[in-house]
Order: sequence, then C-alpha cells, then structure tokens
Amino acid sequence: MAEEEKKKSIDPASTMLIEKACRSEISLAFDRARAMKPCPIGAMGSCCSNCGMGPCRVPLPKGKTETPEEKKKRRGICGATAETIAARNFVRMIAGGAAAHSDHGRATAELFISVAKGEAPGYKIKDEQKLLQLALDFGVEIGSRSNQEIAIDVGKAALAEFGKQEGELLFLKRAPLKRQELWRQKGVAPRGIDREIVEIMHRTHTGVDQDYHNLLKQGVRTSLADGWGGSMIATELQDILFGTPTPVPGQINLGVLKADEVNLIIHGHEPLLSEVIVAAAQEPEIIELAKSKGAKGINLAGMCCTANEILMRHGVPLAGNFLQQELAIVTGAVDAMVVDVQCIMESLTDIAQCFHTKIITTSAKAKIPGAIHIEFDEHRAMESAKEVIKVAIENFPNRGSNITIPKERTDLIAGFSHETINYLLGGLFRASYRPLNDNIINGRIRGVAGVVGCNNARVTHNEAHIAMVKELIKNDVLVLQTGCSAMASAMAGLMVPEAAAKFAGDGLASVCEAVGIPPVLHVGSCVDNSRILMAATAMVKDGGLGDDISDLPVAGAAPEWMSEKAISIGQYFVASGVFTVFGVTWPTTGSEELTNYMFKDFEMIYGGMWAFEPDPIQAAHLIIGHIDKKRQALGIDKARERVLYDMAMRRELEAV
Ligand code: BF8
Repeated sequence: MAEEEKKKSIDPASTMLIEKACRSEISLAFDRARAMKPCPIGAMGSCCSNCGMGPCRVPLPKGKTETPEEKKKRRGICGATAETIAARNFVRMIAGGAAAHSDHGRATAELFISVAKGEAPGYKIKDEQKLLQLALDFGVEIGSRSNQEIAIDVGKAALAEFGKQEGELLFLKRAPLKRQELWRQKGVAPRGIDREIVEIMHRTHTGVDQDYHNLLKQGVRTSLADGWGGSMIATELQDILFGTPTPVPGQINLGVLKADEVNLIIHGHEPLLSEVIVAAAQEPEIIELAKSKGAKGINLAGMCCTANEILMRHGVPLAGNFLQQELAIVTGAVDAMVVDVQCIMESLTDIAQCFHTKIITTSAKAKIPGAIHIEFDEHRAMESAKEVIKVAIENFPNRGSNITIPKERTDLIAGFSHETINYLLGGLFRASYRPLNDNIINGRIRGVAGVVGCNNARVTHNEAHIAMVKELIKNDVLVLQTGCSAMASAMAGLMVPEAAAKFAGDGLASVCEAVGIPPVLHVGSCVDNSRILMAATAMVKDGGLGDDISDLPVAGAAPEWMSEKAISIGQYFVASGVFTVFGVTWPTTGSEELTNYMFKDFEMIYGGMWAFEPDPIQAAHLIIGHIDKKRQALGIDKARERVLYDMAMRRELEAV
C-alpha cells in the first residue's frame, strides 16, 4: 500500500476501501482534495464575490509585514477593507449554518403540529413529561387540557419563533441569568430566527454594514438564534416525538453492513423519515418481501447525523461519518442509500453508477441528478418509508460480485442526553449535576470539553478527533461529543465504559468506574449541541462553579470542521461563554485585526473566544490550559493538586 494512501484515513476499514476505489479509478473526496488545492485568497477570507464588480481579492502581502499605507490600499472596488470582507464572509457562513440547523428545526415543528392535530399517522408523542416541560418554557397553559391540545400550542409557539419580529427567543430564558443579562446588554439577544439570518444577508450586501465589529455582532446574534433557537427547537421537539435518548448499545463502522441482508443506508440529518423507516423495516410484509428476493432480512445502517439520531433512539448501527459516505458505496454491498438534507456529497450518484446502489432523495429542498426521488410526505409517512425500503429490496438481487465488506465494527454506548447525564450522575432518587460539580471541585475531573464537528478531506480522516479526545481524557477532562466527531471516537473504542481504565487519567477513570459511564459521552447529532448548552447551564445552576457558563472549567473544539454549520456552532459556544478551538484552517486569517478581535477581544466581551490550532495535541493543551485558568479563578486549582486517590476516596465515590 502506498504511504500516501495511509494518510487519507487512520481507519483501517476506510483505508481498505480507499485502495479499492483507487484500483477501480473511482474518484473520492480524498483524491479531489489532493488534485485541487484550496484557493489561498478565499481560504483566508480575502475574496469578496458579493457583487458584479468583483470578485475582489485583497490578500495579505506574501512574507512581509504590512505597512499602514499598504493596509489602507488593500480594498475592494467599492472600498471595502480586508476587515470588512473577511467579516462579511465569516458572518455569511454563520447565516448558512444557522439556516441549515433552523430549517431542520422548522421541519420538525411543522411535523410536530401535524402529529398533535392527528394528521400524521405513523407518529405519536412519546415523551409527555418533556412536552409539559416545554409548555412551561413557552408559557402554554397546561391546566386540565389534553396533551393533544397542549402539543398543538407548543408546536405553534415553536414555529412562531422562526418568524418572530420583536422581543427575544423564548429559550434564552433557559440560560444562566448572568448570561441573559450580558446578551441583552451587548444587544445580541436574538429576536426571530429567520429575521437574524435575513439581516446577515442584508448587512453583507454591497454598501451596507462596513464596521466589522457591528458585522460580528450580528453574527453572534444569529449564531445564538441557532444554538438557543433553531437547533434547540429541533432537539426538544424530536425528543418529545421520538423519545428522549437514554443509554443504548450500538456498533459503528462499515463492518456493520451484511453480506446476506438488504443493506439500506439512511444518510442526512432530519430523523423525520428515518424514524418511520426503522418501524417500516420491521413490518412482516416487508421482511417477507426481502426474503422472497433471497435476502435473510433488512439491515438498516446510518450515516452522518441521521445515524446519530436513529442510533440514540433505536440502537440502529452507524455505517460511518462524513468521509465514509462514498466508501459505503464502494463496498458494493449497499442496495440503496436514502438521503434527506445536508452533508450529502454530489459524487454519490456517480460512484453508485460503478455499482448497483440506488441513491434516493426524499426532500423537495435537496435533489441530486441521477438519483431516484421519492418525496417524503409526513401525512403518509409509512407509505413513503415502505416505498424507499422496497427500492432497496428490489435491488438486492442486482448486487454484483465486487463486494468488500470490511470486518471492522466497534461497540459503543450512545444516548447521553442532558437528562440522562443528570439521572446517571444523580442516582436513582435525585437527578442532579451535583456529583459532576463535586468531582470537578475536588479535582478528580479537571473539566469538561465538547469536541464536535465534521471530517475534512484536507486532513487525515478521524486522526485529529481521536488524538485530541485521547489527550483530553488522559488529562482527566470529561469529553462530550456530537456529530461526526462522536463517530470518530466511537470507531476508536472510546465510547465504552472500559475505555476509562484504558485511556483516562486516574481521576476521571475513578469517576467513570463509579458511575459506570465511558470517559467520552455520545450526546447526539449536530443540532444536539444544544444539549451541551443545557448541560453547561445545569452545571452553573447546581452551584459551586461560578454563576455563568464563562466561569466553568469547560471548552469546545471542532478539530476537523468543514461545514458552515460548524462555524455557527462554534460562534454560539463562544457567545455563550465557551473557549472554542478549531483545527484545519481558519477563515479570517486575511485580516489580522479581525482575527485578533475574535481570538482576544471576544473574551472581554463574551467571556468566551475563538482559537485556531491545527495540531490536535497542542489544541488539547490549549483547552487544558484554559480549564486550569478557570479552575484557578474559581479557587479550586489547589484541590486538584491534593488529589491522592486512596481507598477511602474510592469508597466514598462508589457511595455516590
Ligand atoms: O451536522 S458533523 S460533516 S454530518 S456538519 Fe455534516 Fe459536519 Fe458531520 Fe452532522 Ni454536523
């Protein structure tokens, strides 16, 4: 095997399939990333294509420090400075990311209302307790009303958040009081979700907002409308409809595909259709049909965030993360891949032509040339789901002989929702974050890091995620994960309780062993980063660690990010008071002034700031350094130095 091939992924299953694709001259994202270097001017945020006079390029002069005169001359045709151009580009990324998450939230709210009205057979409300909680949050009357009546009003209140013109988003009230006050004082408390996104598009139009501070302020406001708005609405309503996740065993990697069953991969983000596909695949008539075609059964497997959604609630195995979608088809064993929205590569239909795989699109918002389109209709969800499964079943006999199913599949435990963490830590009688806070205060747990985000074909698949997470847990940092990052750690065996003894530092390992949890917790999909906000808020509210999220010894990271959604997530972490480190590339390096503002001044304004560090070990140490700084400010740094882990302490822990 060529050395160059190895560097595309650290996962053996992926590497094997990359080699297979190479032998068959199939082009993958890894190959295209090598063939096409990123545009250096665009990569630093110094290219403006917002009007027909451009694109204007205002790159930093190569290899020398810019004089003030030179800086003055670095302008687009309209006069826009490098600062304005980079800030415009950056906040447009936030708008794109927030729009994606929020449109997902809107689709969930629309389905929710249909279910509440009894117009969407195949769905029902599963978590009634959470419905009532949300009714309280939204000020919906409970009294003696039926759950159906309450649900209609909750759904309407959620949907109204998108088009709201005045006031502020209802979920902001969930944040610590000090944080809410700060948002109001800085003028970044979001109004309606759609309004903030539209306002970014307006302000970044030629000749509107020309002050990068003001542009970023709107970026912050819009990102908060994602994290504490659209994403949180998606998570909460999905929990009510499909159930709030609880710990569930699962398996991950392309080895979950089966040689003798119909393999149907569910890829994308919105679990609205995939939830019903899971149910439809268990119908006797469907299983019989599969058997009549010579298959032993139907094997569902997930990809990208849809995978996380159906794993958490049903234990459906994960085929893999973002950079494995093409590889799944290269196995030759996928009879159909059904997709909805986001992170779906346009190359899939091309690669599918080399095999028998059918690609099925289901959203009116996302069609792909060469795919079969079966539009998902929530009013006849079961029929839509059966139609999709039947395409896969009918295609099973067409499987060729060029089949390569890797043997790799790793066990994991998922389903650590904010509520589950609360319950597991607090024990049977009183759900609480108290034991987590206590163990942070006594130093067994040094702090908490949210490690999230994508894969990026510009760097070795999964390498940075796994290296960073291992370094963090080795240093007693409890790690919460979502998205493709969670899947990378799961593939490396970090999401089982046994990983604590093997990879975690003594302090973290002792807590994990006492509670019976892995040192790396799978919290869900990318919209479920809102669960991390809730977990951080719960830590503040439980006391002893300051009175705002920015006081906590916590940090965030996206070591292999690529999506605009990741930028929006990072920005709402920062604006919520969290120090956040990104890897791979940083999209504003074309303006040192703007970058310094986000990397330094933001801390004074929001208590959280950005950092960029492509080396995952060094990035982990930036996080650890930040955690230690917060521990010192809280006066709990000494406690950590005294920790000796004698038998009495271990017994005390076990009694928790
Ligand atoms: O929404 S982590 S590659 S799949 S964008 Fe996409 Fe990134 Fe994966 Fe989940 Ni999130």
